[in-house]
Amino acid sequence: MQRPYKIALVGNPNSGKSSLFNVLTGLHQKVGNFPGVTVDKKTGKCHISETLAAEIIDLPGTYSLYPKSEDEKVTYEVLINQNNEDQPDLVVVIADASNLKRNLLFCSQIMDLKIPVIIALTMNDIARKKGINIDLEGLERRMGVPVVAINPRKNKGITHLKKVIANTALHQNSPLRDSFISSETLVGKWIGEIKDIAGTNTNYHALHVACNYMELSYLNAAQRIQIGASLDIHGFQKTKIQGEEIMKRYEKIGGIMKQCVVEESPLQKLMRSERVDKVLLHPIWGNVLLLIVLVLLFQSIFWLAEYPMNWVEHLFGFVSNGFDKMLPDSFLKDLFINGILAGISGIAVFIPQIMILFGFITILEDSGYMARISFLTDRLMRSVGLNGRSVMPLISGMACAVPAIMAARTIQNKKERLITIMVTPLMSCSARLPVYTILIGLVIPDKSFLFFKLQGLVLMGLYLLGFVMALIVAKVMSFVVKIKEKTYFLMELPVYRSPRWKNVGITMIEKAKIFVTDAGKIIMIISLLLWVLASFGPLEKRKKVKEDFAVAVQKNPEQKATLTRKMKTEKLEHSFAGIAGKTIEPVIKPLGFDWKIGIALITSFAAREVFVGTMATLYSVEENQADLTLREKMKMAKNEYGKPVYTLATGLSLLIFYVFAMQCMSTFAIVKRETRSWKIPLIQFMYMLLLAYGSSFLVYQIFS
Ligand SMILES: Nc1nc2c(ncn2[C@@H]2O[C@H](COP(=O)(O)OP(=O)(O)OP(=O)(O)O)[C@@H](O)[C@H]2O)c(=O)[nH]1
Ligand SMILES: [Mg+2]
Repeated sequence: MQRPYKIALVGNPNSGKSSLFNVLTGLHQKVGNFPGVTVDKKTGKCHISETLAAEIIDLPGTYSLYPKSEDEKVTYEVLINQNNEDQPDLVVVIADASNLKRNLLFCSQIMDLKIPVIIALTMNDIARKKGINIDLEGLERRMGVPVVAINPRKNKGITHLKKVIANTALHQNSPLRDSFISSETLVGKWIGEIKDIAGTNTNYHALHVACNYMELSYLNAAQRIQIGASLDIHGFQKTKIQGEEIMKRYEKIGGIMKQCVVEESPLQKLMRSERVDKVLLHPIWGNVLLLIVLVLLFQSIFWLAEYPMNWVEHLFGFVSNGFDKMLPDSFLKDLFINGILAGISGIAVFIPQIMILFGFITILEDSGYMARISFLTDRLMRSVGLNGRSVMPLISGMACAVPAIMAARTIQNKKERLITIMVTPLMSCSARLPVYTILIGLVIPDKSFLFFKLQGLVLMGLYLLGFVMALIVAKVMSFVVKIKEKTYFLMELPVYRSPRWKNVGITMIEKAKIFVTDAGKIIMIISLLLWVLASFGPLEKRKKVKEDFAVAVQKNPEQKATLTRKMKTEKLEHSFAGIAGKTIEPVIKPLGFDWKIGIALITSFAAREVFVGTMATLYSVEENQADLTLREKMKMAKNEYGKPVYTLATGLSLLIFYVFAMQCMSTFAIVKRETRSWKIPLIQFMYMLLLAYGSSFLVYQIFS
């Protein structure tokens, strides 16, 4: 098969690469208004013209061809590694017109790799507002590559861009243009030696080999030794040369800018964003507003979701009641209603809340406020040994720890990145939300306090608790982790933009879908398995329960209903699942948990949201009252002394356990992948488990 024509989208962070990618491919790659949204490469297909079908590659944003963080390395690898399967035939540099100088620097480096380049200028609307006028034709002539103005947010200029791409592809083999700056004059003629040893196309590529030869995977050991020797002979100094290169480039770009870019009133009028930031980044008002935003978020999770949640709950109650009446009693009916349907309804109820949470986070990201949150919290973060960049993973950890841990790639400092990864799962993710909601509904009264719902406040308290603990653990770890590296926080604040509501809507729907399918799959499998384990067990014991029941009913026929329930509970106790729960009961008793909660703890080490499915399955195996909701069943649950199981102490203790414990296989897997070690995720798992156990113990002892 012929290799497809590959087009890579590269450029500075937050310049609109993923937006363009989405327009070209029709996919929904994540777009957000802060630097560092994309941290991994993603490919899609696009029909550029009638004859040209291309593969488009979206890449993480990069400031220069000297990568400093893990996400920048992904882009570097694609551009520099000659054996990389995604080596592009054409690079489209997406350059922010309102910030042209720095964008052109990176562009000029790629041009010197002699890969065909097209410059796509975005943010022209913002540049215009700032009073910046760019002479496109002049820029094109002086840079020596095509320049196209586009606005991927509004779908403008895309047809023209496609035409230019098609045209460039046609003339792929035309003679190479001159270098932007000459590597030979920069380094010396000897760079040709490196070019020959490594077999690179250009001297500039050879310079990169000289800088990074120990890390480039496509060089073999012999080549490395030769390169090392050659560099020694010529006294090659990496940082000095890099500094000189950047200066030379800026010198030339400065000249080009002078000729092609006119800035009205360089004394600059205050942009709207800057005026807004006077308030939003104010040392006092900024923090007050941040707090208000957070309170609003948690309150709305309860307020807005209440009605839709009730509808879903009743719908499922109605459906399973209907099936209960319709189907003849049998083993299969039991499996269907108490296994499958109970499992699905257990999670479907939480769709409204998940959607609200993700909608809110997307609005924060899209508007540009998220970047301000990192700015506002930088001081706090630094005081515990992290930096402002760590906030982004922590906040996206509220949605899910898996992408959040990947987002830590943007942190340059190794130690800070490691600690951020270590503490991110302490942030309460959306999978905990179902557990929190159910338990809060059970043990916290539905009252208002001042203007706020008490339940919403407790929910916020749990999120806050996770966050505070993340800070404490980070501080402790900053003493333990022995990596020394200088650290600084540099983050561009993007201009505010109104969120694109379509994007918000799509994200909400997509996330709900993912939640239902991904979580749904695990929950279904585990619920089914659990249903089997809860319905079967060692025969003798269960036979005895039945016999005892028959005798008791004969003695007191009027108490048949109570006796039936007792018999079912005893049967559950003697099922395989019951035996497992009973086995760990001594360990969890000091936390206020009974054997049924024990079963839920075991199953939810696969994923936390399984808790709800487990409870649904256990209580329906026992109760078999299809029209009751899970919450009602749990509320009615009694222990052996006839007291309610879910008291305030048990509820709080269980909540705390779920705040701290790392019950998620996907998180474990992603930490292993990102840190390339087993040790780190294992340490993480253990410290979180100990933290959970200790805190639950304390809470239960205090409240009971
Ligand atoms: N005003 C304006 N906004 C734009 C334009 N192009 C993109 N945006 C917005 O810019 C923001 C960043 O867009 P992304 O596509 O995520 O940028 P990216 O280059 O992929 O960013 P990283 O993945 O972080 O490197 C989003 O809020 C877009 O809606 C444009 O031409 N004009
Ligand atoms: Mg992106």
